[in-house]
Amino acid sequence: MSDRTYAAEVTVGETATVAGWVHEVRDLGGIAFLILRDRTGQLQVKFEKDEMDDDLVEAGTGASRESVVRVTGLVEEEPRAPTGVEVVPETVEVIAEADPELPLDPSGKVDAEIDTRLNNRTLDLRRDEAKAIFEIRAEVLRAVREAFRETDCTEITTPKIVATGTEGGTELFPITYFGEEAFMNQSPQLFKQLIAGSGLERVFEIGPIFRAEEHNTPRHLNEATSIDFEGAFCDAHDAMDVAEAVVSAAYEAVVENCTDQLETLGLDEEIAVPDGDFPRLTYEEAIERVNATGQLDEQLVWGDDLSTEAERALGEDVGEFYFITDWPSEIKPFYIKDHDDEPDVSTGFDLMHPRMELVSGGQREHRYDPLIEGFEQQGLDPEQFAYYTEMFRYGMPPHAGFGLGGERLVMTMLGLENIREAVLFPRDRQRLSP
Ligand code: AMO
Repeated sequence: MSDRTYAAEVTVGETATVAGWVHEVRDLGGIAFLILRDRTGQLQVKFEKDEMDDDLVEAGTGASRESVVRVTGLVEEEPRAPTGVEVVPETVEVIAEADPELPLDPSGKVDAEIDTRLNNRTLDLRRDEAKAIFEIRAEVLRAVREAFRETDCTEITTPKIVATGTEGGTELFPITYFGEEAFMNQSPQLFKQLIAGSGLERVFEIGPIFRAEEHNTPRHLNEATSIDFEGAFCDAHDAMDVAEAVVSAAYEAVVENCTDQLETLGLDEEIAVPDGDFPRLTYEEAIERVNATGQLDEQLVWGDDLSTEAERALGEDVGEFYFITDWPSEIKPFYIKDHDDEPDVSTGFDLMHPRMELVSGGQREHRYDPLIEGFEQQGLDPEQFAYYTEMFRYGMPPHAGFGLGGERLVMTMLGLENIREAVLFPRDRQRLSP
């Protein structure tokens, strides 16, 4: 198939072989058009019935929508064609005929429910809008990788089959590992810390995390993509600087390199690159601001987590990306370090988009004894985590890091209503296949 030319790359006056899907056939009587679609766009193929061989006309105009065809013909200028050119076919080959009963309409003229779209993802991704989201997602991941490399990070991958959880015992998917109980990992947390304490010092990982939460919301997945950072000799503010740089780099790259995709999504004027200097509110300031909005039925007090309503009220009030720092120690995990002079206040932070939380992070407890105490305070048996805690006896530097939700980054950037739009094959409570 090496002689194939993309629809957007044909040259007037030359014979081209194009291959793709039958987007539409328009039969006007004496003349008919087949609109062929490939990853670069659409191309008109013209059939003048009186002047062409009947079999050729039949092959081109009789093909059902979404059939795969290969067409060879001369490319001519035609100002009335959607792209200003058309192909006058010499041969038409129907490579794979599509069932005329399509479960959804890839031309996008008929809307489909999200479930129908996800059940038929291959067809759904033939729509320009759905395809654009994943091209943008790929650009986000590329830009994120580059931004981490620019801050001297090494890319790592850590095990997804593990012996213990880190983010709270109720959210684990158990599996059987050679007869032993094991789990799908909720976060690379402990591994990335172990590596920050190794000779690699500054690391990042982009990989799946598994959360057995029984949530069924537009912003939760049971398998998500986590963009993780961990750096030795970093404190929480250093980690926040990295989070700011990574998120800003993703926006910058999409605005610069995805103009067509943004136009397809109607977002070319909408997306502003953040200035990379996000306000840092302490938790105390944040709850005061939420309470001052008057939008909550009950006032927040120290120790309360921020509900979805509280996040929304604060997001509207701040109106841009912002950090919430210095969370109460009691609502942050055991690995987050508390302030030395204020043990009730942690170094934990979240990065918020006005719509929702994107990042959690903090400085880590790197001292052996307080670490063990932290496990015990959270009702965890430190013995089970010996593979982790032992390494803190052999020279663990102060370190900090964060986890950034990849799908939430794409979802909020593109204003998607449902996080499932940002995953090819989402895993949620109802969805284990495809
Ligand atoms: P946390 O559990 O807050 O922190 O996760 C970090 C970020 O990952 C995203 N995220 C999710 N996205 C979709 N569906 C989910 N179920 C889901 N769960 C999490 C969010 C969230 O902000 N170990 C810490 C990170 C760290 O301290 O480095 C952690 O996992 O965007």
